Amino acid sequence: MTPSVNLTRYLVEKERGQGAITAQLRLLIEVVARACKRISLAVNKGALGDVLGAAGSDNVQGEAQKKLDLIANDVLLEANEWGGHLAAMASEEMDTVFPVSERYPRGEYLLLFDPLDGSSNIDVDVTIGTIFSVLQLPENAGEVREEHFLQAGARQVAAGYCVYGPQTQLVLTVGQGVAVFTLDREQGSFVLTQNNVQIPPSTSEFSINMSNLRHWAPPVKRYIDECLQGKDGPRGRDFNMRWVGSMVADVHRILMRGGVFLYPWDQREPNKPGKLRLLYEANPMSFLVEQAGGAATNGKQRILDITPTSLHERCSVILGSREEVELLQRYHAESA
Ligand code: AHM
Ligand code: MG
Repeated sequence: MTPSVNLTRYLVEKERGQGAITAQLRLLIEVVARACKRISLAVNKGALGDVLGAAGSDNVQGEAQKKLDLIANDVLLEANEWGGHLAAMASEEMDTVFPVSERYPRGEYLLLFDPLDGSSNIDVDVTIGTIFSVLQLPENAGEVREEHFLQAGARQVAAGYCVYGPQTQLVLTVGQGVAVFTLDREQGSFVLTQNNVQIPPSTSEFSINMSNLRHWAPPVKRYIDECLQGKDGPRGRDFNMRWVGSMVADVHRILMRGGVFLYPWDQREPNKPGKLRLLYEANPMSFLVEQAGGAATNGKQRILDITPTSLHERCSVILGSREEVELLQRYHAESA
């Protein structure tokens, strides 16, 4: 029988054999995974653990926080603060950066996260997740400031998410493909269940919040309209639509069987580039998708090439099966 490979062994082999990661990065990923196990337990308890419902506060973006948003945020902060692998953290739920206390040794990495993605699905028992991104603190940085986090996504050294669905799965890239680990609750460890995930280049499935149709820009309208015409339209085949409303769940489906996910700019708030956040939603997901052979763009530019200008910056997101993303890019170029 082939022995199962758990997350620790996978990371040790990455560090030892291929030198793909440092010991500090290995520790960081293990600590994030441990925190996700605790969040998964809280999610599973639901009403029994008194974790459902609103927290009664708003985040810096004016969104009402749920109890679980704050619980997940605290779990990630506490787990990561003392290990010596981090210089600072930043989160969707915190206004500014969180430098590691001077009581602890300072590591060379920066961790960003959306502690609980899909908050509107918490109370209705629909799949949610945690998204994370890892950057290196620039050399000779001195005191950590927000500007140190403003690095293009192409500079991420690791990214991933944990999806809390019928199974809890950790999906990870350290820049050498994408691996999926399933939480074995009896052993208490994440076991490798899929390696070298590949997104099929073509698809007949799209994922978008259709209720915003009237607000979209012409290239997005054109693309979706052609999908809806199915066999009778220019695409010559029928399309299917899936929309969970948790980015983690929608992107996970695309990694597993292909598809295209869109949360585009729309004219409700023309000055906002989109709804999703660049640093801890769009960038880590784009890194994973590219590592699995897919593509990710804001319509005009590869997402991983965008130079961020602020911590909570938003971004238009189109990602998934390569051929569909390229078609959407073409429609954007033609309409410009
Ligand atoms: P959150 O991080 O506060 O949960 O917000 C992000 C979520 C995404 O998971 C999802 O794709 C999107 O918001 C859905 O938003 P809406 O229901 O407004 O279309
Ligand atoms: Mg989110």
